[in-house]
Amino acid sequence: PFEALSVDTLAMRLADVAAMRDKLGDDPTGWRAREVGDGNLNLVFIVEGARGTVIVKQALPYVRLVGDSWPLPLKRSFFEYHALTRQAARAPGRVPEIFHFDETQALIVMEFLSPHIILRKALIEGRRPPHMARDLGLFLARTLFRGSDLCMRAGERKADLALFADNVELCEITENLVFSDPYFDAPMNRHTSPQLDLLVAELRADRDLKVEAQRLKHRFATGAETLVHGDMHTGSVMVTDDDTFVIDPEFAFYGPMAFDVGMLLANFWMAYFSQRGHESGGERDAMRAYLLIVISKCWDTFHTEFALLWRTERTGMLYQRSLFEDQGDALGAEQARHRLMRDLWTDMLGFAGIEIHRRILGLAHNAEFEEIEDVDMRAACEARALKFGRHLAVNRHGIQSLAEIGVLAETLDRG
Ligand code: SR1
Ligand code: MG
Repeated sequence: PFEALSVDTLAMRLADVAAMRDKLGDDPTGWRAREVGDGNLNLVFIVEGARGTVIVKQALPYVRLVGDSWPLPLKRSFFEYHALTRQAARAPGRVPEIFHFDETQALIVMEFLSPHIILRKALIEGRRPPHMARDLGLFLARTLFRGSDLCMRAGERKADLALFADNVELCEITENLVFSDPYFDAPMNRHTSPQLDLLVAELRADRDLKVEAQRLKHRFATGAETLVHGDMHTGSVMVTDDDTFVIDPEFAFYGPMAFDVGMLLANFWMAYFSQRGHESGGERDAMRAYLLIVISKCWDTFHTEFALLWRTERTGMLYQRSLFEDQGDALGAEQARHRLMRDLWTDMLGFAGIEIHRRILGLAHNAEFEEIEDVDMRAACEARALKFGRHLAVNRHGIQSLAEIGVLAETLDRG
């Protein structure tokens, strides 16, 4: 039966796992474990041995952030494992290597990334990793395109759709926490109060916003286009100046292509709006400029790579070549791609707006806002982000470019 690991029991419990011995050395009494999980759900151990270091990640049968009053199935580890194997094939070199998976114990032994740090932490510290935006744009295009009917054989795609369809409880977390709870007085919500009370009341009375949030929830729940990461925020990315890894795909399921893209860009926009709370001279001006460039570069890279894959790897049952290129109608395929990218763009903006709201109004908040000590400053940063998020969600069909919303972000940020 399942039993949670501890720093004291880990070495003996995993002593017979060949991958552990292989990576750490043959003497488990010399293995040293530290628990470093700072996410909302799981245990994460760094285990060092004479030969090397690994990560052991174990799901708990409840939500760590809340406690055992909120049970959550262990099978999320199974979905994380299967998502990692697919992402590794579709975007090589961008996810940690898996050394061992134990379904009963809901644990994955994987590559220890060093000296990588969590991207959210890097951004709070004012670091500006130079390749991350491009790496993430490529990761998104490759995983989202290659997991879809644009590329996969229909039978294989449908088998994966069925496999991931059982990730019900984690989807339910997103359906409630992201798309609904922020827009009413849900029990687990919290926000910076009383400074934001008026704005929060306005948003919860905003009919257009609530309708858009529900339309986006409808897209999320029914738009089974591709295998999405499902929790693609800056806490799910690890970086150095030269390297980028995407971790933690336990929320993976077949959903809308734009969901991961929107969530990631939302977290960059939140990093942008949090900068006033982390001021230190001209450095933060450079950081703001960097973040707007990151957003553009990430989207542009995604867009360009997606177009390349469309032209070179479109072997699935959608937009078949036999209808277009094989008939000498390459322009028809391009027209179809433009239409698809237009839908993706408007979905992306909507998902981004809603993600911003839930990180300020819902249960799960972001450190870049939470760590602003001056509560009035924090509320001011959050208020700007909330207004920006509302604009994205409600006006997304009319928004033409990132430059246009970059100007809005700058205007709001200047107060
Ligand atoms: C109860 S889980 C809260 C959040 O943590 C995860 O990382 C997801 O973002 C989820 O919405
Ligand atoms: Mg996570």
